[in-house]
Amino acid sequence: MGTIQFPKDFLWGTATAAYQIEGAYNEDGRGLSIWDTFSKTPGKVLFGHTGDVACDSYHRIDDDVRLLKELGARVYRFSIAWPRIIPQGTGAVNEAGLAYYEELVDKLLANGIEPFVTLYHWDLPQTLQDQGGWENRSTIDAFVNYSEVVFNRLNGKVKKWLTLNEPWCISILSNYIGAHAPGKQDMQAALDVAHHILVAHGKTVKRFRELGIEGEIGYAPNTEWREPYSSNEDDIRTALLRNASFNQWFLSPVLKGEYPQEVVEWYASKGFNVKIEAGDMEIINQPIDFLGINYYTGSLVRYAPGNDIYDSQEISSGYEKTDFDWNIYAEGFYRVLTWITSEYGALPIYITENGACYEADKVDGKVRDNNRIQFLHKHVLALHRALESGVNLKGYMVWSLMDNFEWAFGYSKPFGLVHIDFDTLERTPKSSYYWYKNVIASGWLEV
Ligand code: IFM
Repeated sequence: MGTIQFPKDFLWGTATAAYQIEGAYNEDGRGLSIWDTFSKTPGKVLFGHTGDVACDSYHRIDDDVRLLKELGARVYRFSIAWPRIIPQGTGAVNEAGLAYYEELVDKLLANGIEPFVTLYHWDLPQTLQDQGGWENRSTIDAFVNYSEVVFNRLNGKVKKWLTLNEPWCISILSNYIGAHAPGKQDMQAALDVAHHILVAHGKTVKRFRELGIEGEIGYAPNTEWREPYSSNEDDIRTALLRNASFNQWFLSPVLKGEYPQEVVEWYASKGFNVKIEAGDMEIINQPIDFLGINYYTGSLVRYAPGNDIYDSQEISSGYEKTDFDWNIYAEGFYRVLTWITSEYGALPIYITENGACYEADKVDGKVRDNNRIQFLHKHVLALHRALESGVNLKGYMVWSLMDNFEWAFGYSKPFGLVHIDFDTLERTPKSSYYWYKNVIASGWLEV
């Protein structure tokens, strides 16, 4: 047995998002978001769960910061709820919302934990959705203005900023597949949303620079990795198309100022088009300071005419799976990171999410989740291989600090290092929490 060693200044931490943990959905002037509406629409979320209470983190800053401190986390990624800051999406600013996040940031800093802030993790104010949401270009400026309010308030305290979390989910999953809020099933709407959020990202980065905000700004696309099922040309082309539509579609506009042409043509052949206005691509292509990368899974894929919009079929048999039924594919993590570096250069990368859903009950006061430890071990190893291969990796954030509201699956899919009893809201660190604590403290892993 040997060991692998990470750099001393590697930023180990965990990640969460506002709607998934905060609760207090109608307190201190918070407006409603599309997730309040969606979760209360019958049939949209498993068991009718909502984020009304969630982990009650809004009232438990001290508990959560203590958990982070005891873990040894160097960084905590959390998101800001737009409807707490500007309850109607535009217009009046809610001081109580700003004060809440400032208190969280102050307490993190007092405990030596760096705040890593996501401006948009899916909770669009409902009033904006009523006017068309991200399909309406006016939401772009509303987002930039909201971001400016947050920048100005937390400037000098927060030094790491992310504009958007997982643009594929905001657009395709929410507007074509319809599994997330607002729950549309319209591919053209999804492409419009994808383009508008990218413009919003670029304009926000531009505003960040104009305002002279301290620190660094990036953005966090989710990535997946598809391998062709066989060496058959159709399978190879299909795997490339799937990777390009998932990964390049959200990376190339930001890093190269262009959409992947093969995907543009593919969508056009299906009757869908990106509606680009003059200046959009230049705006999207603002230089960013780092990339946030989220990675969970991958699979083999083969050509299957008519099966889906990409004429593709995922082959998921033969993989070990998490309790979300997602394939465990750590090799894809290594592949995606080395591919990003060869395609876009050695931009600094933070892994802003990686983790696994496993159910584990509390028995004799302990939550034993060895399967999560195995998962994390494999992925941290892949990360180290990527580091050794020249990927400019700066940090790693486990999704998630604690079990939380897993969107359309409610509280049925736990990803936490910390178990939450959703009746009592008691927090119990799992075995994986202690495993990760050791990794952070030592910076090394047995292999
Ligand atoms: O819980 C989500 C998170 O909000 C975004 N990335 C994936 C996680 C697990 O599904």
